[in-house]
Amino acid sequence: MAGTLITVAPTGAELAKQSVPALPVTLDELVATALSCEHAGAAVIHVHIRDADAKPTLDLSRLTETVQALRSATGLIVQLSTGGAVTDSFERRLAVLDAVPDACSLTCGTVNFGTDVFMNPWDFIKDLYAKTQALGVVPEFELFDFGHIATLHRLLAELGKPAGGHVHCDLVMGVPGGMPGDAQTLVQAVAALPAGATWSATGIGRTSLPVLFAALAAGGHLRVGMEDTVTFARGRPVASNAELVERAAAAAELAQRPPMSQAAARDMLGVPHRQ
Ligand code: KMH
Ligand code: ZN
Repeated sequence: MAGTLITVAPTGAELAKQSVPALPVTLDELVATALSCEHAGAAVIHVHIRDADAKPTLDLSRLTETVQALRSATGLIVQLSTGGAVTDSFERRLAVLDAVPDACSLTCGTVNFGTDVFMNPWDFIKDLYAKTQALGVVPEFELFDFGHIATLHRLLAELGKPAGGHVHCDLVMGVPGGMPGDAQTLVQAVAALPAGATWSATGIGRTSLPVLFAALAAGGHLRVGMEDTVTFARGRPVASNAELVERAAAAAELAQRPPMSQAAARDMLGVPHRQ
């Protein structure tokens, strides 16, 4: 078994800087976070950005500047979120790809999201996927529930292979409204994935550690970060994204599947190497 791909999701769209001061929200904070997470063993960064007031934004010039800054400071694969915040329009979410990142997230269905709804109807999924194919942006299929896996099969059957030629998925578990974050559910979800797909998993909140250990045991890859959890241990807030990556890397080492290099990650995901 090859190494473990570690993705860091440092910011997300849901948390407020006031309540989580360690959250990276400025470009400088994001670049510093990216560097420390790269050093700790991450190969991919899943990016949401904030505006001057630290509110989530899909502003295209900010996204483009962010992609360029992360590329010049690090060797990480830059994956922009096309999920944005639950309030973002489909039009703005499609326009994210115009920042031409290496990769993007692509959620395969609507899901209740706490007290909100994260909307991903079929026609939008198809449009987004077709645009990734046209621009050569490598999608990561985000799967919050079993119906999303069925939709992924349908998408591949109707529109063909993704840019890069390889299917990589991320099981996002433990969202209130999505599939639970536990080992039994993870094993069932993995069994339903398309043949040949690789996958990572992340558990939201208190499901982060059970999902991390289940993913390693089942041969998967890991996503960690403050987008998904801000509690490191009971009663102890996360101090930085890097400490979540360090913990994931240490667990991967223990499992005899050490963190995957950026070059190996590019080969696995079909993301072109940089010159
Ligand atoms: N912020 C959530 C509504 C993604 O990045 O693609 C959606 C999300 C998924 O985080
Ligand atoms: Zn996200």
